[in-house]
Amino acid sequence: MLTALLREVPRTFDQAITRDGQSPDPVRAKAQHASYQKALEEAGYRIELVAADDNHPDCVFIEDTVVIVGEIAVAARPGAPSRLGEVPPVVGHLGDRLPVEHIEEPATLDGGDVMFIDGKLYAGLSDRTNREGIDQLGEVAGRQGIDLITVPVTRVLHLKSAVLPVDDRTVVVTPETVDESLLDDLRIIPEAERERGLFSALPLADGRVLVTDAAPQTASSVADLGIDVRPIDISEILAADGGLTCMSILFDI
Ligand code: CIR
Repeated sequence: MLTALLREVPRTFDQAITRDGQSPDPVRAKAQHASYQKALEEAGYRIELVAADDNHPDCVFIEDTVVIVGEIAVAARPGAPSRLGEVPPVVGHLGDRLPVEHIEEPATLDGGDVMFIDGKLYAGLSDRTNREGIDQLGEVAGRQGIDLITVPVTRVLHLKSAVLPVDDRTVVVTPETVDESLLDDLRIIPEAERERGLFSALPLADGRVLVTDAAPQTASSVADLGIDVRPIDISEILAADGGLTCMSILFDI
């Protein structure tokens, strides 16, 4: 069954880690999270929720804690030490349905650095994900016959801050953040310069693509490809350096 696992917004969300000192508003974030949940429900996902933890201001970014690779749930090891405690409750929620493997110290891996598209896994080498993390992820993928491609990431938090799939062979890329030749034969749409960092996307099972309403020019380049985009306001999530992929783990079991 198509499922979206989400984690509620904590009351302490104003203390989430930010790269530029913004202070996201927890009340508005909760409302935006509710709209996001509704959009997923409308697209046919059954919603499961993990309760918020006020001791972990970033816990709504559930994508960073567990990555499903083929048939295996990989418990990540977030590169921000304050986020390590977010992992066990999410593993606890999934662990009775999938075999779980753990990324082990000194490896770090944030789920926001992992992108699956066109049959391949791409892993961002970033401030949060190190080579050991990518090696351990690659081992789990390789055992299941899935190739992994390492993509060094600069100027942004995660690979999926800068490279966003909008269909099964097209990505929107923030210019000068990754070596685009590593993206093989994916079709690349550049994020509009004046919308830098504001575009995010999440392809849904009903064929539509959720996009941020903060990047209309980039969204219109995506729509020009014949893709059905559905804009949504997640300003407070963007203020905390998050995007549309980071608030859910989608699976079908
Ligand atoms: C952090 O810095 O860890 C959070 N404030 C944002 C994490 C966003 N995660 C994601 O896009 N996968």
